[in-house]
Amino acid sequence: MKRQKRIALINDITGFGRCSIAVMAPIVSAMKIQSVVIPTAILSTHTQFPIYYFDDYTSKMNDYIQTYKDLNLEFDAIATGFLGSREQVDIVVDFIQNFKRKDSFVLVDPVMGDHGRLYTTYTKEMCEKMKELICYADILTPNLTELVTLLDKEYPSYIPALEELEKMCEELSLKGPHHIVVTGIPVNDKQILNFIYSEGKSQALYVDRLGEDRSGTGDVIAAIIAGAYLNGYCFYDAVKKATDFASLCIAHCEELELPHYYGLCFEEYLYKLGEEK
Ligand code: PXL
Repeated sequence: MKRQKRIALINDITGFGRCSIAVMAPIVSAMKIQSVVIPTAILSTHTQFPIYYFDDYTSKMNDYIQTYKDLNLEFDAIATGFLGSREQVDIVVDFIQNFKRKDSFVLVDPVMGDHGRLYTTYTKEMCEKMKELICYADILTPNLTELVTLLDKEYPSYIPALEELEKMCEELSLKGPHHIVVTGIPVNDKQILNFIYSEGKSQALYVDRLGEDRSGTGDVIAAIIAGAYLNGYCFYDAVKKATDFASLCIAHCEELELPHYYGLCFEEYLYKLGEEK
C-alpha cells in the first residue's frame, strides 16, 4: 500500500494557548504529512497561565499505544515534547524501541523550562529521566535552559560564546543526537541566535528579535524541523524554514498585540508551509 509520510506526535493536548499538539498537528498536516497524536496530558491552558486544568494521561498511554502495536502501524518519524510524568519517559522509550526503524528518525524536544527556570510541573526526577530519553534522539531541540540542565550545568549569567555552545553540543551529541539546535538564545537586544550543531559541524543562525519571547515558539519550530527533515531538507535548511516561519508569526502577534503566553498565531500562514522549497 502506498501511503503518505506519517509522524507520531507524543505531546500534550492543550486547549487554549497554542502549544504542543494543537500547534504541531496542523503544521505537519500543512507539510503534507499525516500526524498521529499520542497524548501525554490534557490541559485547559498551558502552564504559563496563572491557572490551568491538568489531566495526566500516563495511566492510559500503554493501552492507547497497544492499538498501534496490534495494527503494526509504521511511522516515518517520532516527535516527542512535553511529558507530564516520570513514567512517561519509559513509555516513550518503549514506543521508540517498538516503532523506530532504520530509515525513520526521532526528534526529542526536551520541554523542561526556559529563562534559566524549570516549568512548575517539572521535577528533578523528570530531569534525570529526560537525560535517558535524549539517548534515543536523532534530533534534539533544546533552548539554553534545557541544554545546560541536560548537561548538569548551571544556567550561565552571560551568553555563552559560539565555541562554548559547540563544546556543550558536542558533549550532548556523544549521548546520541547527531543534529542539535539550541533555540532562542538572546544574544543582544536585536538578535536571537539559533545554534546549529549537525554531525560535528556548527553553524550560527541569527534572526531578528521581534518583541518579547512568546510561549509555543519551540513547538512551532520543532514541528517544522521534523516535517521539513522528513520531507528531505538538510538539517540547516529545516531549521531555517522553521525560524523564518516563526519570525513571520511573531511579527503578526506583535501587530495584534497578543499577550506573550497566547502562543504564535500561525493559522493564516499555514498555507506557506505547503509550498515547495
Ligand atoms: O510550549 C511548551 C509547553 C508545552 N506544553 C505545556 C506547557 C508548555 C510550556 O509552558 O506548559 C503544557
